[in-house]
Amino acid sequence: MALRPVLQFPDKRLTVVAKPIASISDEIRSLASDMCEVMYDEPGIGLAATQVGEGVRLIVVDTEWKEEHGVKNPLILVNPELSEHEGEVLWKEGCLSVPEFEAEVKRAERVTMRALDLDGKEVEIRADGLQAVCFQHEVDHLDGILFIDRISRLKRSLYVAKRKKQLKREAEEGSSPAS
Ligand code: K1U
Ligand code: ZN
Repeated sequence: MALRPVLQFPDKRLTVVAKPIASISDEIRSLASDMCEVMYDEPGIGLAATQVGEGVRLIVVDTEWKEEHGVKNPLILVNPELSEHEGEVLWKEGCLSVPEFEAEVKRAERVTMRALDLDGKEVEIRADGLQAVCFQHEVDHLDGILFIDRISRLKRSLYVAKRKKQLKREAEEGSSPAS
């Protein structure tokens, strides 16, 4: 089956606050599996259900996976919550929903993540470095927040202008007759 497409800025669905998952059904397990496929295919180190147009609190993360034939060990987290934040770090981030842009974002250096796994078991993960940043980035997606909402107004508006031009160019190319 075709992979689910990743929504891209400025799609309004990326701003929706996702709802908690009341029960872990086969539908949720199937969504988690689809999301892992998309994450490894892109490739990315994380993905939130919001990015594939599903308004539920589910994320997948794998900050260890590096190559096509490497070991895949995704963390699949239902109703994730960041319970503790410590320190501060500036991290250069990208996003599968914000094409062709990277920027430094101020994040907590260490976090504690609480969530359920797909068996409904509570998990607690203390994270630092890239994993801590990725957890914060993905939980932001569930709250309808993109990393470009956390940079300066000037940098954000420069990106928005660039993105508008990019979309205009794509629309023109798509509508022009083949030569
Ligand atoms: O949520 C997303 O859009 C995925 C995003 C997560 C993320 C990246 C950087 C910092 C915080 C969160 C990505 O995975 S962008 C792609 C990326 O960073 C990457 C891709 C392949 C190998 C290594 C990194
Ligand atoms: Zn993202």
